[in-house]
Amino acid sequence: MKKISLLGSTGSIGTQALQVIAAYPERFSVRSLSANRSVESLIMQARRFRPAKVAIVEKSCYNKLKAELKSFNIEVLAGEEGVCELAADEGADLVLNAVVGFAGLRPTLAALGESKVLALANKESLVAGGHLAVELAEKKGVRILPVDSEHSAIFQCLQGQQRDDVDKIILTASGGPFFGWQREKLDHVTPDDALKHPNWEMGAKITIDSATLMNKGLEVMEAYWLFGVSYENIEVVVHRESIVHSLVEFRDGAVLAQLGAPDMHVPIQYALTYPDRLAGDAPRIRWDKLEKLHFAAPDRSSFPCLDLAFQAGKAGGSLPAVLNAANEEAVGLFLERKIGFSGIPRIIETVMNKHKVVKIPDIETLTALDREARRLAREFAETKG
Ligand code: MN3
Repeated sequence: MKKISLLGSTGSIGTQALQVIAAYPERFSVRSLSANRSVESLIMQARRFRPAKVAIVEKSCYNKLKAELKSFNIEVLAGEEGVCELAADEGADLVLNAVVGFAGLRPTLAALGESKVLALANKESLVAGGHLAVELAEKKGVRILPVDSEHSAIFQCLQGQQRDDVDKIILTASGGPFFGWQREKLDHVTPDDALKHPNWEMGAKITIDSATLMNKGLEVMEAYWLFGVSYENIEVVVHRESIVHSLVEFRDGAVLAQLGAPDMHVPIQYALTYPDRLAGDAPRIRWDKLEKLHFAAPDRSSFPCLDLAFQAGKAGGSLPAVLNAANEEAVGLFLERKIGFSGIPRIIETVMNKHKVVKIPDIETLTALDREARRLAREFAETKG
């Protein structure tokens, strides 16, 4: 029985992870659950899955959570400290970090620091603090198992392969809802337009990131840290159907890909069961009905976020964390309808240009830079109206 600490349990990945866990009661149990502020969902999940501990980041929700769970034998924690305590909890065999954004970094480090196997859905952990997380994982001798579908695909393709034989990683991108659109048209995009993703059902932040292609940019950096491949050897290709989840090209010219219907249950489950696979009812592709798969180059000029991410990744140090913070803030501003869609890359670029790179930032430095980048992003948005 694997005891799982699920951080960010009320989000899109969190709720799907609970479906996977519930499907195999003989394999998994829930050790703990955490949420940012969705206290009602957390209460329902806790009543159903009966974890030993729960945590809510938003401290004003603590009393309600505590009161609603008082007849259960569940320890209730609050704040980011509470989430980190769940990540480091000795009763957990595996930590699934599905927190959204930079807030996921501290729990990632807390889990690795206690030698927990980490199933990682929080790509921002690696974008902002990849050097810290990877170093810690190596020092403790624990694995970071990717939950992101592209990285799970690459990870699956690498099973039984020698790392030295890998020439190139090819990440597929759906292209988002605005594939084929030109810059002028993108100026008039609304949050409602951007929240309609063609293939995947996801949370708001990642759906906007998919529309700007920043999600792919963050995934490029995620791949860099997970697989140790240089940026020159990471390629992005648009694949509208989201059936080929990513590919690895080897030095002899052979290419391996992992395919399947777009469904997050499979990569979540593989991270939880690795190296085993369990029988499941994920949707199957009817290959005889499929006929065609399409591939195209990404439009780097209409979607400048992709190159901003490559630029930040290659520069390294603190720049990816700054890009990430500016992006999180810009996405928030766009969802609040305070800036237009094209304002997102503009703000990120401005904040990046103002930043003086710190080579090997520690967690305190990263936290301070994150805050500063957000402040700059807001300030720029206000002065630009
Ligand atoms: Mn992905």
